[in-house]
Amino acid sequence: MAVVTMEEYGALPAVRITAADGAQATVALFGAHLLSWKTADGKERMFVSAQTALDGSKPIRGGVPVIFPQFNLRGPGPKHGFARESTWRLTDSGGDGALSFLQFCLTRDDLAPAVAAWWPHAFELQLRVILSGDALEFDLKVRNTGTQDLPLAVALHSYYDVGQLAATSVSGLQHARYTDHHLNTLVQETPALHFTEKQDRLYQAPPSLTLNTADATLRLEQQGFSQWVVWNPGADDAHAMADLADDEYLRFICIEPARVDQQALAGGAEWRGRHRIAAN
Ligand code: TA6
Repeated sequence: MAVVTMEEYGALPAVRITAADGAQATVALFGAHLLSWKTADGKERMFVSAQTALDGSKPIRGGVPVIFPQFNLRGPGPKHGFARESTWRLTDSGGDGALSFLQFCLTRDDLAPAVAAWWPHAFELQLRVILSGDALEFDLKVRNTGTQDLPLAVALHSYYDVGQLAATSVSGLQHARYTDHHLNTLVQETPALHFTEKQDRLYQAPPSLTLNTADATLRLEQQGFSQWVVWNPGADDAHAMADLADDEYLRFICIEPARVDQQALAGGAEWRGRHRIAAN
């Protein structure tokens, strides 16, 4: 049986689920933001900055921010949308021997008045965070509960604790087309991407890739999304970020299943994206 407990993470209410095998996930209601994922061996897989705000005044730097309905500045709203700065509801939880889950929901009625004032669309977001052995899964559904088109972009902006950036690489992207942070469109020639400088790449997705660190291998799979964003800020951008210590960029990379450009979701329609991260 899974055990579900409420706790404080900084000043944020959070939910922890512990599976029968000891694997754990902790999720803040603020953003339905995964803060920690530990496999049954007790190893923390996610990175959260020591400098992050944990009081709801700003997005959390680390973990897995849910990006909706806008990616970065690709739209008229706030950077990376409002879902990561909204307070979600825990709507279900449970599990059997093989699988344990937390389920969160956000609708237009949950939005802060200042957001609801400019966002006219009725919607329902449902996020399931699932522990399944040495894997963590996300099942994200977006339903347009209104009658007009809803502009939809979405991502899971996952920050992985890689220990040592210099020993980290991402494989599975050879021959994939990508856009870099200078907006050049290129094809990756090398079998693996290493992190010797800032990287902010948008790949047209192969459905799976592999994150290799000094002491772990994670297999990442996506369904329903269409792209991967791979990001590490490098030294200069990290220095400019108030919620990241100067040397913390050496400890994480982000790999994000994404759909970065807003596309219309018709009234009554549902979009679903799934993401599986398997440790071995
Ligand atoms: O996903 C990569 C990215 O879009 C980068 O361009 C960088 O801005 C990052 O997200 C973090 O954004 P944030 O708003 O959390 O500072």
